Amino acid sequence: MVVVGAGFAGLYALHKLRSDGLSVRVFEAGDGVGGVWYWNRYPGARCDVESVDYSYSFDPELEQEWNWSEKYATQPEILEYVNHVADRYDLRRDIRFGTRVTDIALDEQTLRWEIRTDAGDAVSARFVILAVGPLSNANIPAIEGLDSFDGGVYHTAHWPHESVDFTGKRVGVIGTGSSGIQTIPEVAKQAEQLYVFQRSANYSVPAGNVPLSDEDRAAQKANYRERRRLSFLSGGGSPHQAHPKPALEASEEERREAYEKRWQLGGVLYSKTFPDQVTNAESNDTARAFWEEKVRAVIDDPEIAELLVPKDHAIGTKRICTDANYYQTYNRDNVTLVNLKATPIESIDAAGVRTADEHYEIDALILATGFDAMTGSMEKLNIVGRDGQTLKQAWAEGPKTYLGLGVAGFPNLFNMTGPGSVSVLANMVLHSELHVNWVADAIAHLDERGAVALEATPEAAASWVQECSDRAAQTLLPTANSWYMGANIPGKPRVFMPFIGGFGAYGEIIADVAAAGYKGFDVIEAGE
Ligand code: N01
Repeated sequence: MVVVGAGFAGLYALHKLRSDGLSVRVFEAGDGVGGVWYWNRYPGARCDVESVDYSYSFDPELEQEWNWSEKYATQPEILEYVNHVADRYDLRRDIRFGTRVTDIALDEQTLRWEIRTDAGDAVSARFVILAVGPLSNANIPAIEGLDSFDGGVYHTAHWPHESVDFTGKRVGVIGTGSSGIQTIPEVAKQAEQLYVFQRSANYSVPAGNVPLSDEDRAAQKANYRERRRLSFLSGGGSPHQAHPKPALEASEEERREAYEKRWQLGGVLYSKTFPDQVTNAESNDTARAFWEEKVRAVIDDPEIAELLVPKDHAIGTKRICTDANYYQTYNRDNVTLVNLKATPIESIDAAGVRTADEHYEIDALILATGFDAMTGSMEKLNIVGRDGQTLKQAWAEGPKTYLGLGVAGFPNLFNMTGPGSVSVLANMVLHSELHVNWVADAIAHLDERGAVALEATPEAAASWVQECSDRAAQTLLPTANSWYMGANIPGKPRVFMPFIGGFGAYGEIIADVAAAGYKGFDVIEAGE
């Protein structure tokens, strides 16, 4: 088996499948393990899923021995954890670091995959696991003159390994999504002057991070099994329970109390306070109104506040952001918000950024401009399946998968946490485990039968794509121009890419398919 990527999914795939007796080789472009947590080293980078949940569940000993220091772990602490896992299970010996996969081609006679890398490797594998991550292909905006800028340019997803000092510098940040919103308050503390170039305002809620005490950790560890059980049954992979009533059935007082409670706790679950918050526009508006009241209250200048309040999408229809004093940062004298809706960026030159009405001189430029999400990293691997068709061609109208796991025409090639799975709507660590375990069972099933390969049928894939789209249409999410919809990349097909039916429900669906003899997949016998 070849696994592409040594992030959470790739590392667990290596561990699990090697333990099952397969010979596994992982190729990883970075020089270390961790995937997004290896690359996204920008100041303020921190996970928005609780550390107790955003960690492997496969080994209770690992759960008991590791001590998280904070409720929401920083990027360095997560990277430390992933390195610990790599050492503990002796994973590095089967990982080729600093090596990018350039080609993955099917031999239709043998149904084996030929994999090539930029280091000159050429290997043949029966199985391929794509563990490249849904948010890993950085989006560099096509702004005229970007290459001519004389100062340092830093994309949040390709941050240098040594820390960058902005003291005394004039800094520009383009982008106000989750990455920008975490970066901006930190850079503002150092920079002489910070210009935030905002195209679209986003909803952000207080992260609610706190240090964990020994008592907190002991309580978490004592309850791990139940916590995991609930997580695997939950909507998003953590043991959250929404308010028992829909927002509109609760009284005004109950609603305020519920929103206030979540606000004080902090975190992304604000957008799931009530069960109908992203399905009913009126319910959604109650969450939006409470949010707006809270946010306006901490911004000194009402004109700035007006620019920071989104007007173009319902709350939670784009990934809600979490922050530490993001809005308060605009009260600082050294921070200027530039409204690109009114005055778009026209070009970048050696000295700075030119908008429709001004030239901003800067010494450093931060691109917090996101990703070609969910499909970008897979499509660029140059994967060629049956009849010479590339994955990119197969997905020209949007990604087509069966259960997010298989693609018709690409036998024995399995996607981890990609389009058609719950993916970015769930806790990626548990989701990775769910996917890897499913693939391990599928391989055992093939071997028991003496079969060669598993391949999604085009009919099953088409009906799954329809199901994903139908389920999304029952919510407000397709109404936003989000990266979930491919809307952030010019020319990308507009399709709601994840499965929105919930992590628990999804786990049940893929388990049922397996139990029914891999219904919807062709189980290909030798010589077929
Ligand atoms: O990327 P984004 P991100 N000119 O796509 C702007 C996860 N994550 O890296 O909205 C000007 O959300 C763009 O503007 P607009 C999380 O799932 C999690 O921040 O297109 N602006 C937008 O403001 C998250 O959702 C964590 O108008 C341009 C920004 O760049 C996902 O990753 C932390 C532009 C991109 O925002 C992606 O987040 C970080 C242009 N040409 C990330 N092009 C946590 O766990 C783009 N923009 C906390």
